[in-house]
Amino acid sequence: MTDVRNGSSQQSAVGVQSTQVRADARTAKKPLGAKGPKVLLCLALLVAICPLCAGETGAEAWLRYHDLKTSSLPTLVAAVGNSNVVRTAANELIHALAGKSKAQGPAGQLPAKDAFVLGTWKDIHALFPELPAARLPAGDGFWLKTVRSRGAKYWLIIGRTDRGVLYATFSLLARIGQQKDVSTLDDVQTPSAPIRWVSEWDNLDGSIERGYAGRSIFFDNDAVRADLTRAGQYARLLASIGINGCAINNVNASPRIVAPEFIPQLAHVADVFRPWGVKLAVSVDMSSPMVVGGLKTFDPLDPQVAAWWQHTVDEIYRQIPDFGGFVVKADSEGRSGPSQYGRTAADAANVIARALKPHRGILMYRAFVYNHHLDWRDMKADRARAAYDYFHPLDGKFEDNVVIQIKYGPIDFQVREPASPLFGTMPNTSQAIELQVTQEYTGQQRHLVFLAPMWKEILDFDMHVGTAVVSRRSSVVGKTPVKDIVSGKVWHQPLGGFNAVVNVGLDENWLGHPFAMANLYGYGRLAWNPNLSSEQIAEEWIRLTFGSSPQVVSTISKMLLSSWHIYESYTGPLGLQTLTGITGPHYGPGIESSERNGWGQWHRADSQGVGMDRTIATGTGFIGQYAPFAQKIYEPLANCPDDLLLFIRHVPYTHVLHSGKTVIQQIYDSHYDGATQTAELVAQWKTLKGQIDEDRYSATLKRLEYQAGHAIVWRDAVVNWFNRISGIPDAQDRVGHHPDRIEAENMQLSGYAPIDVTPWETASGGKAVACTQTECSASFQFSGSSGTYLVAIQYFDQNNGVSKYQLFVNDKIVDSWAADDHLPSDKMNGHTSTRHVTEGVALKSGDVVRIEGNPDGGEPAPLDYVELHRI
Ligand code: GCW
Repeated sequence: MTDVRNGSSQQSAVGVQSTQVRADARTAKKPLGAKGPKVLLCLALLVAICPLCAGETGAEAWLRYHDLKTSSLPTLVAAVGNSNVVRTAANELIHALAGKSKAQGPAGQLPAKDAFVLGTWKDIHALFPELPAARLPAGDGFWLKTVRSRGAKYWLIIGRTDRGVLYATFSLLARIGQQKDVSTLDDVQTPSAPIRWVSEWDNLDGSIERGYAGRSIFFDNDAVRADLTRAGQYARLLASIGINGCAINNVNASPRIVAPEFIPQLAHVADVFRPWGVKLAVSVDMSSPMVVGGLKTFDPLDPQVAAWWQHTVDEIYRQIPDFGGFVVKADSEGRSGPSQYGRTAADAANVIARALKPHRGILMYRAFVYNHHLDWRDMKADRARAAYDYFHPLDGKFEDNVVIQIKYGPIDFQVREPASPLFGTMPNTSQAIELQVTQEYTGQQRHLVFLAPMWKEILDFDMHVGTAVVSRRSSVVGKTPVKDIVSGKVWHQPLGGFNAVVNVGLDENWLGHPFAMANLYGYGRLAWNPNLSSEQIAEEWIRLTFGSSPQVVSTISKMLLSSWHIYESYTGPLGLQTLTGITGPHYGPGIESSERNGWGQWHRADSQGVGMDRTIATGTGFIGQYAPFAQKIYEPLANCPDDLLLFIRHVPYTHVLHSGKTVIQQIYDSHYDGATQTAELVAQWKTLKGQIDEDRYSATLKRLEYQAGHAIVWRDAVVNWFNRISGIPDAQDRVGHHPDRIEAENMQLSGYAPIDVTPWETASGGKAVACTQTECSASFQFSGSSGTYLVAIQYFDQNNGVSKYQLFVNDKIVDSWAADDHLPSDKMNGHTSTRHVTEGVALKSGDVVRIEGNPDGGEPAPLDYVELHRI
């Protein structure tokens, strides 16, 4: 048989190969599987390995298949059985290893030559009866096994289900992609939990709630897109990390999603998911029986309502037989829900779950239920209590195809929260953890934040319910980390697992920031195996995404693994939560926005102290929702970890932390350190120039440079705010002192007028200047020592115009730029404050530095300050 790698052309290689396959079939002494399952033979042709590719969009994510070392691998791919998913797996292998392929089958038996052989256990076992059944993987698990048989070597790719075959294939390819030896394999893997889903918060009009990478890949113009190519590509990415379900629409669901005219459209999405083993799911609104069904009620206990759900679900399954199920957000943030009829979440969940049950569908009911009109003045009111207060009493009352989907922390995807206490208190209910890949509160994919380390802390947190709770099925002893609770292991639940909000968009690289895909990758890997370390996940992702050069791996690992702490340190240390504009886009600083309103994300900072008292002794009692042992970690001040202190206690600013610093000094230091470390991320990335393709190198650099500027905005806003409210100076005298800074309002202004910025802490000195004419200028005379300077110009880039700016030194133009970023506000504030840096500007004393601004639309070419740094 010709080795196609040496074939002179594709044409001749194919010809030789097909002849040889027939010859093999005739001459094999004892054909394998002659009476066995159908075997599909495929031919793999290798293509030239991609060099350091000139430019990459990131669209391929971790499935680039560059630099694969394949010389010792077989060139034949044999898919056993009739499954489409197995065929997808075979094609993926061919695509990865060869680039081009030609199907040769179906043939009657296995080739008598080295080959990859893919199939489910049933089919493979028929061909290789010597394989021990004891190794059979569970659930969607797989077995990768090399065997020698009748003079040939086979790389067996076995799943218990056809999905398992696909996961095995991707796992094998990931190993090859990471340049690991795959010449001998014997690896059984079983996913941690049956539910490994993602959710997309896409609206039917094509917009995405909390999406930061373009419009929906599923919907446009109140319909499913005609072209679902991207949706299919997304399913491939999901399958490659073991994800088996995707809920494609916003949990703030349009009832129309289950309208009769919409279901056939959903079927199109299911069609492109199916080859990848990804089940389609949708989010539904509780009021659908009224809004879509025309009933007078959506009371879950009304028989007509139950009949409507049954009829609707039956219709969905008639058109989409492998439909996954529903996600429900009810009685939350203004959504309709069972409370309108005095019914419980169990009543609501069960009426839908019963309709799904005959079809084996799952109902994910979100525990994100809280009152967003809490009384701020009530010191006992606490949003963090809500999930437990609503759901704990309902334990054991749900149908067994209901899964309670619990956000990792008790508030809302903040940069740091303790694990939700609800995880430890529903022994008779299946649970799933809800994570957020889309970085709503963690920099919206403009800031680099690798979230796997944060998720690991939650998943590894021991709820200490081992001996405290006895379920109706069994008692539990030993460790009870969140990961074992949600996987159903602790209380032997039939279901359970993971759901993450991802919100990919039409941007070519799916999530905007080239590094953001590390979070999707990390999510999938942790849902598959929550015992993996963040370090391992980071390394896998880097090798597959950027290559295996040691410098690339070590530099990017360092960047990824430090990034969460860095972000936390300048946006919400000590358990303050993300100090962002709560009532706005959840992006830049907005420290007071969380206070004096009903949303309950309070930090309660006043002139004396800061933090929410959630203790049992004096606070809201939230800590009492944990098991006694976990209470002991948090309740005594002497034990309470520094990084959650202000989530749990209200303390004076002078309170001394375990670290030995006062709270206020830690707030200051943490923000200065965070901004410095963010600048270091830029420097670290720059060491990789020439080792990463130019497109992804410069796209990443641009985001990191922006982040470094925005970290300064965050730093200054938070330290100034706490300095003003506490009245306590920074021991290092940094706060409010900017010797290199010239405020725009203090410059010589022509056409520009000073303006108060709201909130005040988001502009230097609380003020900026806005241009009231078609062209304005702000200038100052340089009085420092002569030299070359870096000129940083801080301005506001609103999303309601593209102002233009020019920088002059003594009437000579030095630089120009447009405020054309898409930051999430049409006002001057912490969301829009950004900087333009001009390097290498020669200045001598007496020079006049001038900035000219041309407003556009509603954006008045605003300026905050200029900073000069001698290089
Ligand atoms: O984090 C908040 C978001 C809302 C979201 C809600 C939820 C879809 O700000 O945009 O609504 O959580 O999780 O339901």
